Amino acid sequence: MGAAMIGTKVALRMRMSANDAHYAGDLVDGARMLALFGDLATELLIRLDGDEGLFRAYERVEFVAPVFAGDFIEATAELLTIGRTSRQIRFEAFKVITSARERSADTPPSAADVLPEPLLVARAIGTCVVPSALQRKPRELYMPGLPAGPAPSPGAIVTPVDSASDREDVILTAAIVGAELTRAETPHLPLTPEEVAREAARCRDAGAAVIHLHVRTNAGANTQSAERFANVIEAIRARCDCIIQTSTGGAVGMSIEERAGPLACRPEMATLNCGTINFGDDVFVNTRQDIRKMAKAIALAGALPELECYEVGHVEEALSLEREGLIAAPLAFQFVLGVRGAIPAREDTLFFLRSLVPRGATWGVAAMGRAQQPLTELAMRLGGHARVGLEDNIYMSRGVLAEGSAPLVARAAAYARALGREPADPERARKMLGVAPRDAAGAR
Ligand code: KMH
Ligand code: ZN
Repeated sequence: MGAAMIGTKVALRMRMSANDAHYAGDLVDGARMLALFGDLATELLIRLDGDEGLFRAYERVEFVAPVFAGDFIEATAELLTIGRTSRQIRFEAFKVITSARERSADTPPSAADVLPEPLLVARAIGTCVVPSALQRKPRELYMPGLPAGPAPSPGAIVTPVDSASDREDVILTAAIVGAELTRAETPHLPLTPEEVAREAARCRDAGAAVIHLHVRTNAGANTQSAERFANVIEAIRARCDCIIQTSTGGAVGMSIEERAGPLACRPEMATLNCGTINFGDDVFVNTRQDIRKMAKAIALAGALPELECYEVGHVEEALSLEREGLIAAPLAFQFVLGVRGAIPAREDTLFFLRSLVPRGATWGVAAMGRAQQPLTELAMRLGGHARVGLEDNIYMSRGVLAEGSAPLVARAAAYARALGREPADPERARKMLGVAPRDAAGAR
């Protein structure tokens, strides 16, 4: 639950007084900025843990511009990461008002100016610690009125979302089956067409617009058989109207021809894996020739390709497919973060990947394991979309299995709403993605 607070910002504004001026010329010493940062860190820790915590270390401190008595300083702290007991925080202090008394001999000593732009005066990254025994749970105890879901804390500023996509609906994808998961790991993995369809419908009710679909035999073996996909798709269609996105990734070791099997069902969407990666201890092979073959097969099936990018270079590969005319704008990117052997699920990697997305494209995050909640929530704060579900993560919280993918979708939907973004229904998602609507029978 705490991870939902990553990206939370708190702020304070303070006038520097004559008491703060330590050096000649009314200069305020840098330690004063650090005292502000300390207070901000304390507020963040109280909001997160219900405890003031301890400041352990600064990794970086920079004093960028001088501060004088009479200046108004606005300082912010943003929660970057949460460890078991450690919390990493980014601090910034800006001067927003400054004394004007030095301006000329006849300027009155009480004259002051609002700066046209806030001026950065200091910044730092610091780490605080709250010992496990002092972390108070549940948060409602010390954050009264906070909804049970991961809403931003009252009074806290949440990282601003991109203005272009501000308030745009969130497309939630549910990855409900996967290829790597077994019943031994979770009894909630659906296998039969009926089980998969029931789970798809639950996810739709919880806020999902897209079902990312792998299929299995009743015994749990992976298959890309068009017949099995057709059976499962028919069962899903009988229960809900989600966009069905068939996997063309299948399972590691399958040939590219085998992986293309579900395209015979003419799905509305299909994944297009944009490069080879180490996939845990296996290799998930997507040669440049394979990618092009699959892109053509997806186009022939009339499906919208979702561009699965597991590494930075995969984004460029997708863009070259567009240049070659194999896929067309608007592109739909999915950043798959945290596969062992590929790009890690971290705030900075997501920021970088997002910077590569061309204007007009959509993007989302599918993050593995424990990173699923914090990284999909960050994606939603940044204006992106999110994929959750058992394929990528089987836990609701440490040691607590999710009872299917629907609870994970419901949690993501609650978070989206708390940000002021509605989970798109399938029809809205079709419009946003540019997926051609299907008729009642599922044909297109
Ligand atoms: N099972 C992975 C090897 C996709 O669905 O397109 C590939 C995968 C990607 O799941
Ligand atoms: Zn998949």
